[in-house]
Amino acid sequence: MLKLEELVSGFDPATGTVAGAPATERRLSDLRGCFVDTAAYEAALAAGDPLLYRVAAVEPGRGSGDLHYGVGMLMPGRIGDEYYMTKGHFHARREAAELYFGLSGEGMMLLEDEATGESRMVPLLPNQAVYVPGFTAHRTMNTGSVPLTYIGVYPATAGHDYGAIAKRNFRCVVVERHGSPVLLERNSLA
Ligand code: S6P
Ligand code: ZN
Repeated sequence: MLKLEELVSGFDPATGTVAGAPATERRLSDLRGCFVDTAAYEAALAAGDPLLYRVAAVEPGRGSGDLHYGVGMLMPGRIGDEYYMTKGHFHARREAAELYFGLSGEGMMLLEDEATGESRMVPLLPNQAVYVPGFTAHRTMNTGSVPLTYIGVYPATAGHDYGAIAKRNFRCVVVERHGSPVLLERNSLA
């Protein structure tokens, strides 16, 4: 049996931290190449290198049936018309699905099917769950004005593949138009 502290973890969604769990921080400089408006990106970077998000990973076991989860805190803000976002990834084991639960704030998830490129923008809100199927790249955006906090639960064996997205980015972007998030083809903005 796991120890009590492995069975029960106290998380602080306000900061995206979990007692005893390693947290990863991503700053604006870590998201080079993610945003469409490169001039706005360079200008924002020149003014500082703000924290965009923090995610704490809780990994109690590594067996094939085990689960891991991440507690995420994504700051509000925009680069040009694009909302602050996570890097986004596929799971290394492509068939691994994930369940996201919104805790606070307002966000969207961008989902992209690997085989067809079909893209969806789905809301990530408190008291709602978002099912991310396998074979689907996923990225989170904060579309509100306060920090977005959420939990993502995934198989321990899922792994993370950032390479494919770093190379070609998502096919679509989520941008603010007249105060609301809309999904557009990246090519339509070029
Ligand atoms: C892990 C899960 C989340 C993300 C987090 C940060 O499978 O999807 O915990 O790690 O939202 O995003 P990213 O793309 O930088 O890992
Ligand atoms: Zn994931």
